[in-house]
Amino acid sequence: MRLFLAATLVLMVCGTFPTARAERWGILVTLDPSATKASHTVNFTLTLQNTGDLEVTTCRIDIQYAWESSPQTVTTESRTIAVGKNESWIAQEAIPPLTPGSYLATVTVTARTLLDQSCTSSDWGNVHVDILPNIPPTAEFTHEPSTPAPNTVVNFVDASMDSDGVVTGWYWEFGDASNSFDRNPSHAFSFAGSYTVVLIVTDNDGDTDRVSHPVQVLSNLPPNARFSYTPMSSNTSAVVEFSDGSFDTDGSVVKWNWDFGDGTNSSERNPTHRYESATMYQVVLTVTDNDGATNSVTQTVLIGASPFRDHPKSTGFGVLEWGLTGAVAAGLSLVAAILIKRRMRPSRQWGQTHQPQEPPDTGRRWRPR
Ligand SMILES: [Ca+2]
Ligand SMILES: [Ca+2]
Repeated sequence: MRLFLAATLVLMVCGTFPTARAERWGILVTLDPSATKASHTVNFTLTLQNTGDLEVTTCRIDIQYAWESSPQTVTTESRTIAVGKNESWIAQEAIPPLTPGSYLATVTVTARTLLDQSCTSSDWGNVHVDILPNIPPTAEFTHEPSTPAPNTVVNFVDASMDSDGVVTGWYWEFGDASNSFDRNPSHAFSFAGSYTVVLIVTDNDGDTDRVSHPVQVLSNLPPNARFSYTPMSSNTSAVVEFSDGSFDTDGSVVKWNWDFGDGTNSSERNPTHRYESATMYQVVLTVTDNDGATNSVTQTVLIGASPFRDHPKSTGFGVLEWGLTGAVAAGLSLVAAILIKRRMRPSRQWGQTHQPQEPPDTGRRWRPR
């Protein structure tokens, strides 16, 4: 009797319960997503439902996923489960490499009894799945500099896209018998000439696309790095103004990098800088021309102590400063002494005889006696 009941199962398709054909248990199958691409993974949600008075018991469940395809593809898995109560679980399955179209997947569940005969039975459910065609990727790239010089590093930047997935593979041919599998490779061409660079990309569904661009490698004269600065004699309280004087005889300078020699730098063309310590600094200017060639120049900048910032507190004056200060003070004292002496002396000048002072004008002429 039990075997007879188990043989009459319930068919439940896509979440529906058709006419009951067993009183024991049935399987409900749903699929997520219901539209996907071949070889992608989908989630089957399987619900084992107690449709009768089945006591809970432990059973061995064998699940078979049969895809309506030619030839038919079948995958299987097994698990131990407590049959007799409503039990759901999610099983991840990879879609077979089917051509795009609508397919029916039949999921058959067979329970083998482990403890008694209560769960020896089987049921199945069907789900539809739409296999979508893959949209191939679109290969594209840029490179910098646009017209590099021989032996100049060219940076290639991938700009490929995949509208329904991701690009997972890159293959570059640089046209000079070298290649790369990097996404954004760098490459230097040894000689001037025109090279056809090819990029082949692969998306996560295995489709590919190809693009090629010519790269003109031109002989290039490197730029000439030059600079001046003012003031030539500076100190730690002053700002040093640097002036770029670089040039490129067959192009233009497009990038500047200043190394001020104190651990700081700038990318401005004419930067200013104030140094914190009085010492010598090696200032390096590196310029890049529009073809990526570079050139550098180094100058030594001498920074003195600031009269306002660097001396000080107690030991500020050096021997020279104290000496100058003493000399100035001595000179001032000498001048002051002379002036005082002159003030105390009679008003008579050297070589003059003493003349009595004229009395006030009384209207009479004064005559010496
Ligand atoms: Ca794709
Ligand atoms: Ca140049």
